[in-house]
Amino acid sequence: MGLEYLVRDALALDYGQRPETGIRIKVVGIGGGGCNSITRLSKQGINAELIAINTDKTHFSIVNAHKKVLLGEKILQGGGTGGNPEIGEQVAQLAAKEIYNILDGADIIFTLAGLGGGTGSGAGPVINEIAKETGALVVSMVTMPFKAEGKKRWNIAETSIERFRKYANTVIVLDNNRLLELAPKLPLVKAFAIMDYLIGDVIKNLAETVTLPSLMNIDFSDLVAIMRNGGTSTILYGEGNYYTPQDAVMDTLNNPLMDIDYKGATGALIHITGGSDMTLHTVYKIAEGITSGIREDAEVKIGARIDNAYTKKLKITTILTGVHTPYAPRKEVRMEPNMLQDLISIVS
Ligand SMILES: Nc1nc2c(ncn2[C@@H]2O[C@H](COP(=O)(O)OP(=O)(O)OP(=O)(O)O)[C@@H](O)[C@H]2O)c(=O)[nH]1
Ligand SMILES: [Mg+2]
Repeated sequence: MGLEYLVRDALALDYGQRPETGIRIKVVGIGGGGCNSITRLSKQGINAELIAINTDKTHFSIVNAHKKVLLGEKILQGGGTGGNPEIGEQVAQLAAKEIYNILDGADIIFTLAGLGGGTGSGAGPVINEIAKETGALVVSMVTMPFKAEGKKRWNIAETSIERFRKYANTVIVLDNNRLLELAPKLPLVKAFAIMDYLIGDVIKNLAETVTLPSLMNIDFSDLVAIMRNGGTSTILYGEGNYYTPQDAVMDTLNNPLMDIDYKGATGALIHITGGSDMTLHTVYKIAEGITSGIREDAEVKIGARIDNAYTKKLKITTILTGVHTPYAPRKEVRMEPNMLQDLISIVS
């Protein structure tokens, strides 16, 4: 007989009424870039409190957030740090108590900043320290500046990453330059919007797989297990067609948003979005394909969500934790031919 009745009865149950889990998420954008990410995130619709922190008062007029905190108003008169991270650091320290009160009470705090200027790079690490004091899991998502923005900004960014790492559980580094390599025809002005959309999408996917019923949920404890000691991390992004998932897997493995050798990653959080025809079998095969490219003992968690905008399509975002220091000598990210064959046979 098989499982005919079991399958029929189980699928007839309406899981739509499952209560939300009550995980509280706060997302904090720091500096001009970070606050722009928050504004874009507010348009994506996410169940989290959005907080914008900046030294630049004028910029706030175009920022959409639940709370806005202007740092160093007495010293800077709302005029920004002029690209000086030391000033960013000092004005954040002066507002430590206010920031603590705003951040307190979350289970997860995401901090977002575009590195290379004074506010995000200088105030960001102080805000991470405060976030950590509240007892929340702290995950930072930061972007490296475009090479065209100059060496000075790049150096500020590199120094700042180390400081971000000190108190964050995981620092996800995304390199704007990789984005341009992956989509060379992208006009520079659109690149920020795409990066911000990706940042927002990753947070939204995580928030929804943790807080809302999904095809495959990630528990908060799973998230903590991967992110607690995530160190430096990055995101692989891929998309494709439901009928050839191996192509989507290849696309994902070839699209790291930081210049890394991902094979040594210690953890992976794989999130798959597909249409209502997506089966658990496909989800597992995709996850197998992706993890075959990393260490065997890596901790892996899988989340999957149905979104009817993805009928017959697939979108894969993978957070890889514990990858090697970002800007060590460049290693080629390319699959060996035999690995490619293995992958195709695993996922097809
Ligand atoms: N993701 C994203 N990054 C941006 C955006 N605008 C600028 N950036 C990046 O963020 C870096 C830092 O710039 P800002 O965020 O403007 O600088 P800031 O932190 O406000 O610092 P100061 O203005 O110097 O006090 C830039 O070098 C860009 O690479 C944006 O809209 N989105
Ligand atoms: Mg600014």
